[in-house]
Order: sequence, then C-alpha cells, then structure tokens
Amino acid sequence: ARSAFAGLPTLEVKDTYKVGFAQTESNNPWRLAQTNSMQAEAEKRGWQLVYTDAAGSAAKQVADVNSMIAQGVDLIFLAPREEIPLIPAIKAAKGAGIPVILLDRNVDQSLAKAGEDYVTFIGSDFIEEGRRVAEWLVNNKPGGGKIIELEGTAGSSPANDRKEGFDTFIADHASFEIVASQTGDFARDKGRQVAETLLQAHPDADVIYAHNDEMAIGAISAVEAAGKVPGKDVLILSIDGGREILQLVIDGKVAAVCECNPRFGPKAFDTAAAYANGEDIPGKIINPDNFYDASNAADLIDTAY
Ligand code: GYE
Repeated sequence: ARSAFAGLPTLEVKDTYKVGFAQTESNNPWRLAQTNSMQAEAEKRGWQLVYTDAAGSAAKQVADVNSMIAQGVDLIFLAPREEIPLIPAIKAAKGAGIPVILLDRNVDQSLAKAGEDYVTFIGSDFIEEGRRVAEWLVNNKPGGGKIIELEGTAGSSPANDRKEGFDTFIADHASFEIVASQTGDFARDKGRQVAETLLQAHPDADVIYAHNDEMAIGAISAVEAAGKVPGKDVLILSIDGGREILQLVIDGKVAAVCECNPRFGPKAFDTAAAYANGEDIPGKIINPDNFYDASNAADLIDTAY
C-alpha cells in the first residue's frame, strides 16, 4: 500500500474488470464523443462497462452511483454534473471499498480531495481555457468591446473555472467590459434564449463568450434574430471545438474556440490499470487542449469529433 493513497480502497490486479461510468447527460456531441470513447475502450480491453446517463440531474446521478455500488463494480468513473451534490456519492463509494476516478468535471476541493476521497481527476484545465479565449480576444480586437458571457451549468466546475479564467484576464484590460453574464446550462436552446434576452438589454454588446459550443451555436441564432451579423457585428467565442463549431469558424460566424478534448477512454482505463498496479498517480491529470481560429480551422476540422 502506498502512502499517497492511504485511505483509499485498492484495486486488485485482474485480467478484466467491471467498471461503472456515470455520465451526466447526453444532450450534445461532446458528451456523445466522450461516451463513445469510454465504450470503445472498454470493448477493446474486454472490460465490462456499466453505463448510466443522469439526463441532466445531479440527484439521478447520485442514485446512479449508488446503484453501481450495489452492483459491486470494481471502480467508478464519474463525471460529476455539479461540484457539490455528488460528494456524498463519492464518499459512499469509498466506504463500500470502490475507488472513484473523476472524469472531465471536478468537485469542490474544500469538500473532497484527490488521493483521499477519490483517486484523481482527469480533464482539462478550465481556468486556462477561459484565459486563452480572453487572451485571443484582447490580441485580436484592438478597439476593446462589450461582452455578453453565457455560462455553463450553474455549480459545475467547467462553468466556474471558465468564468474565472476569462473574467480575471479581462479585468486587467480596461477597454473591455463584461456587460452581462448568465447561465445557459451548456445547452443550445437555453443559450439562444438567454443570448436573445441579453442582446435586447445590451444592444451595444459586440462580443459573446459562450462556455461551450452548444451555447455559441444558440447565440448565432440569437444574433441573427436581432438583425445582426455574427462574426461582423458580434464576435462569437467558444470552448469545446467540435466539428460543427469548426465549420462555423471556417464560415466566419465564430471567431475563436479553445478545444476541450472529450476522448477520455484510453487515458481513463490506463489510469485505472496503473492504480491497480500500485503506480503513483498525480491528483490531477490534465488533457492538453488545442486552439482554433480562422488561421487553422480548415486544416484541423477533420481531427474534430
Ligand atoms: O464543455 C460541455 C459539456 O464538462 C468539460 O460539459 C465538460 C463540458 C463541455 O456538456 O460541452
């Protein structure tokens, strides 16, 4: 037993495992790409995957984890929808002797910790994603601007961190102002509705920063409904980098996108195997993210999900 994982359940070395994957929702291509990557990797290794979809409800996701515990899975991969509500489920898994690996979303670090409550977090550096989008904006819009921010799911780590990274950078550049910031729940239609309302309240806004592709695509419809031209009158910025948004960058409707890589399968299963082998695992395993704008979107679109 290694000291770094003192209190955590261990994982036996076996030829095959039965592992859970508690997905948060399946309402966008990013989620589907993540699920496909997990299922493909399980199949490749001959591991059994118990898959659940919380359909956008943290309460259902808690129940999904509890049912995986009851089924006696060897390990649980969890994409916690929000930072706080899944913590009791993580602790219940630990109590039942089942290690948990967090995928793509993190939990509140004052309430649960890597190496103590769960093995590790695998995902992107969301603060850095937000910062890179803000930096691109400042470097490419010399006149400054009035920004509408469409936040992801309230209480989720990517929404909290993408806001922090972006807002902190913008705060140091006086010619830019965030005139409104509201959640669109990472969803296309909610993003469209919120963007429509905020564009009416702030007709002088000339930048929309969306925390994901789905809301950015919704924002394009809102800009057009307001009689404005996306990419000209209103500059649109996003995070995720799916094929659909890259085509919109090529078309000139979206200005810049920070990638958030959804292909977790190989790294997730490698990390579980390394844990079983007693290898040292850092508390955070950060995926590198690409960055797209008009200069490279056409070259890279075929690499996107
Ligand atoms: O950006 C979004 C998805 O948690 C990083 O969740 C993920 C985010 C991703 O629904 O599109």
